[in-house]
This record gives sequence, C-alpha cells and structure tokens, in this order.
Amino acid sequence: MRVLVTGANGFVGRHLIHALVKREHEVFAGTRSKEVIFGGQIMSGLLDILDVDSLSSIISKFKPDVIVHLAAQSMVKEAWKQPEYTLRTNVIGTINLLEAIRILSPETKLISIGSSEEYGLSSKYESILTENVPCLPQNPYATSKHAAGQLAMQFANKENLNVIHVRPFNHFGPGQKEGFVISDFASQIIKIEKNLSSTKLRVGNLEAKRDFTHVADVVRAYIMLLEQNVANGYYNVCSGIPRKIDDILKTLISMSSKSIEIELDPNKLVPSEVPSFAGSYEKIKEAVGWTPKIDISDGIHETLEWWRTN
Ligand code: A2R
Ligand code: GDD
Repeated sequence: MRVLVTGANGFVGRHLIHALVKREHEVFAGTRSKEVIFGGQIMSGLLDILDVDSLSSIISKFKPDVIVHLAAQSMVKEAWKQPEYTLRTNVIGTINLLEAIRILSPETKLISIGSSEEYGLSSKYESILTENVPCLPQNPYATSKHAAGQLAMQFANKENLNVIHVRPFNHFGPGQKEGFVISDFASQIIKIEKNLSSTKLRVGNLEAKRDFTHVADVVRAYIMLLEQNVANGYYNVCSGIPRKIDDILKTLISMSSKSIEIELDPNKLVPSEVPSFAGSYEKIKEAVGWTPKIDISDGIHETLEWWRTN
C-alpha cells in the first residue's frame, strides 16, 4: 500500500516508518521542521499540516491509499503552556487533512491518532475504559485530541470517508525524547551513572497510574488497522494494566547499580491531572487480532540501554 505518514520524525513516526518498510509498503515520510533522510527507498519531504498548499500538493502527487496522522503537539504539560498552539496544530491540522482528503482523495483511508487522555475524568467512574465510555477531557491536549476525533468522524459520516480514530494509551521505548515519564527517568539515571549530575533523580507525581504499551506494539497495531478492512470508529491501543508511576521508577532504579535519591520537583507536576488510566483492547483484538506482546520490564530495560548508548 502507499502510506503517507505525518509527524514522521517524531518518536512513533520513526518506529512506524521502519515497520512499514519491513512490511513492503511504499512510504512517504512527512516531516515539519527539517528534511530527514530515512534511508533506502523511503520517500520524504517537508509537510507542515498547517500549510494547506504543501499538504494538498503531497496528497495529489503521492496518492496515498492510507494516511497515518501522527503530527501533533503531543505533550500534556506543554498544552497548558501553549493552549492556542496545541489546539491549532491538533485540531486545525486535522481539519486541513480531512479537507484535503475530501477534495483530492476521498478513497484514502485516514488513521487519525488520538489519545487515552480524551477519556479524562471518566476514568474515575470506569476502571477499564472501552471506546463506548463518554469522554470528559481535562486539559487542552485532551480536548484537542477529542475534538480532532469528533471532527474526523463527522467528516467520515458526511462525506462517506474511511476514517479510524485510534486512542493509544501511554507508550514508551527507545528513541522517545525527554518530557515523557520513562524517558525522563531513564535519561536522569544514565546521567547519574556517568557522573554527569548529582545522585538526585527529580520526579513529578509518582501516585498517578498509567497504562503503558511498548512503541513496537503500538506501531504494529497501527499497521494491522491500516492493512485490514475495519469499520470506521474509535479503537483503543493499550495493555489493560494501570501501573503506578512509582513502580515504574522502582523498576528503572533496580536496573542500575548506582545508589539514587528521589527528589520531588514541583515543576514536574501537571495541573488537574487524571489519577489513573487503564483501557480495554477488546475492540481492536476483535477487529484485527491485535494484542500487546512486549513485556514491560523488557521494554524498560531496552529503553534504559538506549539512553546508555545515545
Ligand atoms: O517537532 P517536529 O518538528 O519534529 O515535528 C513534530 C510533528 N509536528 C508537526 N508535523 C507537521 N506539521 C505540524 N504543524 C506539526 N507540529 C508538530 O509531530 C513531531 O515530529 C511529531 C510528533 O512527534 P512526538 O512529539 O515525538 O510525538 P509521538 O510520541 O511520536 O506521538 C505520535 C502521536 C501524536 O499525535 C501524539 O499526540 C499521540 O501519538 O500520542
Ligand atoms: N513527563 C513526566 N516526567 N511525567 C512524570 C514525571 C516526570 O518526571 N514524574 C511523574 N510523572 C507522571 C505524570 O504526572 C503522568 O501522570 C505520568 O507520569 C505520565 O506522564 P507522561 O509520560 O508525561 O505522559 P502523559 O500521560 O502526560 O501523556 C502521554 O500519553 C498520552 C496517552 O495517554 C503522551 O505520550 C501523550 O501524547 C499521549 O497521548
């Protein structure tokens, strides 16, 4: 298949591009800020989803069978600092893409990437979140992803488009930048190991619980959704297990030989945070046969090793 990926130079994008090539798909990797050579036969070019002309031109020329829309302002904490920018990128960017598909390429299937954050406060009332649970987003990032998903479904219904809105829960793995919890902890541990900083590891809210999936499992889910015929709608990608951030931290520390002190950094706390998220992956399992495969400790170990060598 001909697959266009937006936000291709992000954490998930780089994993997805290589997994798509392994499956022998023809790929166009769209990046915003700099031209990136992905290697091999992979086509790539500048693609800012807020630039309607370049978006239209790439869709007209490449004629994708599928678009995986990863491009976003992806950080919850950053969204509180830049709500307007977050909404513009995540909502207007998605509208631009939907309009371009409607006008230029209505046969193209869109895999829009949302977030578990969309469920927000509903997680207080439902211990395991299915796609039918109503969304009560609690921050501008969550609102932006929820709006993008709703718009995607509205366009799909009105214009008879093929659209899936995925709700990945937290994901992690090698190559994730700082600013996300496992990378934040792993990068600090490695700095401590290399004596590049004091032995204090600075943390935010350790009481929160999140549902983590390895990025390789996440991109396998996206590929199964794009390769197979599935009904339009919302699909969770998750492990089903709420894990306390404190337990993740302990696992990471147990993998280092250094003695490490923990220090609360008030700057790392996130306003009005949802205490716990855990999802159900029954719908995607039923639709395409996906289940998560990678053991969390193995994934955490791999991530720590990545920080050791990068
Ligand atoms: O910051 P850059 O220049 O590397 O670009 C980011 C890109 N991006 C955009 N691409 C095109 N037009 C825009 N206006 C635009 N704004 C941002 O999206 C970056 O390469 C990518 C997002 O990558 P990450 O921040 O690493 O997110 P990650 O973990 O790969 O998440 C992928 C998707 C996102 O929609 C998240 O909200 C969701 O999964 O969890
Ligand atoms: N980043 C970070 N750094 N988070 C910390 C820290 C720290 O030092 N200490 C504790 N936490 C807590 C946060 O308060 C949050 O409860 C949890 O760890 C996870 O934080 P993040 O990794 O920053 O992820 P997120 O849940 O805010 O958002 C991520 O997952 C969403 C899916 O649920 C992002 O990847 C989003 O793009 C994605 O949609």
